Amino acid sequence: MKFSLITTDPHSSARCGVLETSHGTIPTPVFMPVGTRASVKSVEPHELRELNVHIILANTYHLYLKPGNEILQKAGGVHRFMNWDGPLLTDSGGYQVYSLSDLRKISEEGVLFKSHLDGSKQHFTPENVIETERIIGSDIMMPLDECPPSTAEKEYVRISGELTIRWAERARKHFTLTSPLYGHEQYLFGITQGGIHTDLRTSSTNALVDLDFDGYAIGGMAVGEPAEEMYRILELSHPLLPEKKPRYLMGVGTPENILNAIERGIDMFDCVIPTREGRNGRVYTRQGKMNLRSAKYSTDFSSIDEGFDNEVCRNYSRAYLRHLLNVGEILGLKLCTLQNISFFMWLTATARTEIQKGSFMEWKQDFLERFNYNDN
Ligand code: PRF
Repeated sequence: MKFSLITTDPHSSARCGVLETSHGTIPTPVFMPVGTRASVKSVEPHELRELNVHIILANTYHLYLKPGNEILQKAGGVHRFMNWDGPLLTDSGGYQVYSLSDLRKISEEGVLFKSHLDGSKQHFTPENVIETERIIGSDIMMPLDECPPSTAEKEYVRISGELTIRWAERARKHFTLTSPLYGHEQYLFGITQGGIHTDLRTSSTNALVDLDFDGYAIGGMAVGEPAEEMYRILELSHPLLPEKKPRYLMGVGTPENILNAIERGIDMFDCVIPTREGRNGRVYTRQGKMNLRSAKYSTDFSSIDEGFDNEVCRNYSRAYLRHLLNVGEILGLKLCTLQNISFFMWLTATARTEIQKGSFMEWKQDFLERFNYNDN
């Protein structure tokens, strides 16, 4: 995979880079909106483009269950199926099996689980997940892993982390034994585990680096541990990971988590926050979050964020959005979603510019002071 670093911040571990895929070039640090089932909920691909979205994430777990591999392959992969011609990353299903499915039995071979949709018995192995991701045709594929809960005992995290390493080895091998189906390149990242345990995270990271993946994801974070523990694990991972490969912090996060992780060397993020909270009427602005369902906005005809350069802030008032949400118009959910995606794109784009200017740390502090001041 071609990843070039453009700037490294002299005042922190932040970096600015460019990741090249067959579907386009991705500037980093980057935020990836979540399109679990081959749709970023309520947003069309051309709108994603207009919002400067560079890459989206989809979930192997959901797509494998529905529409299933046969339809995905007949469609010619997810890019063609959904008419998104930009880069696509797929999570492996590991995390979703643990958070969504009912029964799950982990063995050396893989994980047996019951579909959350119809209760049918299903089986994921490191190999069949790679095969499904070949059928999906994602530009960046994640291998099957296990993400233990933050409450797991250290011994469990150790045994699970060792299994994740053996699965990663099998996924890496199967990746080289299979080929892309649609003529574009596909890359495979490794996922480190080990929770917040220094020794376990270190050995997991070292083992994955030895397997020589195209990039590295830090998994098992943001599962309920204090943010400070997550930052400590990022600092620990930083010198262990190859400098010239992309680093992805899975499932993170809030604007504050994202900026603190960028400061610690992370290049890629995904999170359901902008889309999920948008559908709940919570919108992100440079002055903090707002719950637009609140009656206090019913006669507030000002912009969501005056001067913020996007269609929602230019064209609609808080009162109008509050009205749409209040009467249940689907446009309300959509406009809140657009605002939030736009905000997360602005956040990472500004981080990139500030890193290049050498002023990332000052900007981060100013931004967070304003953002957190009026957190309602
Ligand atoms: N593993 C995978 N996907 C994930 C995670 C993980 O650990 C997380 C952790 N927050 C989010 N998504 N495969």
